[in-house]
Amino acid sequence: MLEQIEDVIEAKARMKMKAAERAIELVEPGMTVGLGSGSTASMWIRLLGERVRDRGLQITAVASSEDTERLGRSYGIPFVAIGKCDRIDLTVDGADEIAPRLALIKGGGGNLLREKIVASASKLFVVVADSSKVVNKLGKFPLPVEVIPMAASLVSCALEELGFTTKLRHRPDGSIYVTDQQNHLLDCTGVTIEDPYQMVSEINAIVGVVEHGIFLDMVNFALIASEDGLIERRV
Ligand code: A5P
Repeated sequence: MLEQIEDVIEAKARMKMKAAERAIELVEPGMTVGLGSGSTASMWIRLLGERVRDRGLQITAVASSEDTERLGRSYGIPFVAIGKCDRIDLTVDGADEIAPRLALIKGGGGNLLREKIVASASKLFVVVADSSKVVNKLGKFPLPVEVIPMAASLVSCALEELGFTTKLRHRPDGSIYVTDQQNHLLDCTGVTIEDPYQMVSEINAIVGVVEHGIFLDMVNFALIASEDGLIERRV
């Protein structure tokens, strides 16, 4: 049983690397590059870091999370703060679910707000993922909603009125999870999202919500790797 689980994890890692390797070909010298968060984006960042460190590739990076910035800096990648950035040429990031029309759920790792800021400002936003992320409808993966801490309980009630079961995210040590922006996260389950546009407008109407993990009309293309190969999916 343990061996089977290890095999699945290894197979997924191989697929993620395949997508990351293809996405690294998109980087050109002089670009300002948005670095996503999560395990697949991290593989791509390591490949990018090797090119910066060992081959003198000249780029400037913008980080979608503090973890990502730490990883990038460990390779000597130069960063510009989001607040000082005036253009992003390319962003590569992972996803938790990829539905038709390249609608996404993101934020499983807790970084959805910054990820969305970076993605929405990018001229080219590319998603890298293994094929297990592809779904027909969003909603099986818990949808993270970032909330102002003092509003968490009221926002939770409002989300439950939409049909969700909500759970305040905690860290493994039992403390409440605090985002890079000092907010809290509600992980929302129990709703198959039939119409993501409608859901987005309903969630956005709840005061106290800072951002949610549904990404619509942002992705230029997705590089999705399976054991059989790699496909480039466009809307
Ligand atoms: C981070 O908060 C997320 O949006 C990640 O991009 C997403 O969870 C995908 O992560 P993996 O590449 O680790 O599956």
